Amino acid sequence: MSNRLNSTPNDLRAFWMPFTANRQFKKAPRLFVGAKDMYYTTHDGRQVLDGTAGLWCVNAGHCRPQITEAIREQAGELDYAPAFQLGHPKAFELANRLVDIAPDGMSHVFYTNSGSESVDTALKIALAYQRVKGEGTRTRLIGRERGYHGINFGGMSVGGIVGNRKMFGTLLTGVDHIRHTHQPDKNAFTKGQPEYGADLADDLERLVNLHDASTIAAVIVEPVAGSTGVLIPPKGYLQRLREICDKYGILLIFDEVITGFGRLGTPFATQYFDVKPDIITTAKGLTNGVIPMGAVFVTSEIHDAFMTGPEHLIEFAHGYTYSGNPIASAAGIGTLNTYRDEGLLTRASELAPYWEEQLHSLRDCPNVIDIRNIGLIGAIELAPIAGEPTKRAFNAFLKAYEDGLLIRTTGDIIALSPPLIITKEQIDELFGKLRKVLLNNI
Ligand code: PXG
Repeated sequence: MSNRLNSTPNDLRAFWMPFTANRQFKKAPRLFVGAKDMYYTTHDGRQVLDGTAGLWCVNAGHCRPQITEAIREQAGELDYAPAFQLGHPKAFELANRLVDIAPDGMSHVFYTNSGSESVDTALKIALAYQRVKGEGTRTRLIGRERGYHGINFGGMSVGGIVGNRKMFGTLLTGVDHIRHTHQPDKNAFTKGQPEYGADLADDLERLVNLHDASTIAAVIVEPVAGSTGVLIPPKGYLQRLREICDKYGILLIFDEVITGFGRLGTPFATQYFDVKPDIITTAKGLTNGVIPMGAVFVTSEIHDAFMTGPEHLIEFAHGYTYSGNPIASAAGIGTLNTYRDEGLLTRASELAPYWEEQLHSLRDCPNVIDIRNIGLIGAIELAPIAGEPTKRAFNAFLKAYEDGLLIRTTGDIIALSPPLIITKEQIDELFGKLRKVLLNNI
């Protein structure tokens, strides 16, 4: 007798779903069966406006022809090429195209398959770079409270979300965290960057005084923290962090997994804030979320430091079976073509003022305690239901889904990050639906 579950198409039991309330979901499943441009189609035949670009990744909207075609063609031409000691043309072409839109000085690209892998790759590059430079005592990694850098051991260790950390033992050793920048008492309902909090970057000096700069390899932060509920950097904060890193020879890593590829109205947040990190991590929008792929950008200073020793030896012992996978590379090129042809890497800057105005018009809705925005990102923080944290926002998510709108929630915060192709009429539709949800006694 087989132990297999009854495998009818609608049997939901075998799939242990990621970051999902599995039991709740399986009682009342929410399945998407199609998508086009700004809308998903649900299994029960409804259209749902995508207010979150999937999970912050479908920046060009859904099922875009250049991307779909690129994947189709590549799958029939060259499906896989070994990633180590061999190559294929599209991985090189994509790397050059990426460097072209990257901030000045970012000259080399290391491929991964996800944001989490990009983060762990960046941390490894930072540690190894300090060592090849002769600064091997710099082994400490600094993250930030409320930071999200994916769920692998490196990213989880520098991350600062307690719920993602507490179950998994001692994590990486030699990691510390600077304070987060969220100060709702001072900055609630700020449009764009908050006034107060640049001095929070000085917290890095506290850790230098505690550990000594000679033990610190790198600091990693999200320029705009996304998963923790959209925390926008106070004016001057990122500049100050850069200055302190320079003062002490510490590498600065910007985790641009959600801010990369046009989310703020510039190709990368680095350009938006005019602060140059040493390493940038990306994923998501790199392939429009369609095929898993990530990329870590580094300066030539970092890359060239590894290019020493006998030429037949591998310079950096790191990489994945799927680094630069042909179909992912083709998807990346198709994505960049779409961004270029439709001006999507800068479109958010045109829409941002309208987005901001419509978002903040929800201020009068019940239980709204803060609204934050930057580029095409918005967040609405709700007062928790007494004794039941996260439930009010989750209720809003369920109600919005029923009403044809996809939002994301984290804690009691609603996060919004629509595809960059959204029109003003669709922005009106989004906030019209959300207003109804918030007025609905959730
Ligand atoms: N860094 C940052 C800044 C991220 O936002 C990752 C790393 C990890 O990426 P992967 O590809 O390994 O998931 C992320 C991922 C949300 C949400 O709703 C955000 C992410 C993923 C899923 C949901 O806030 N960010």
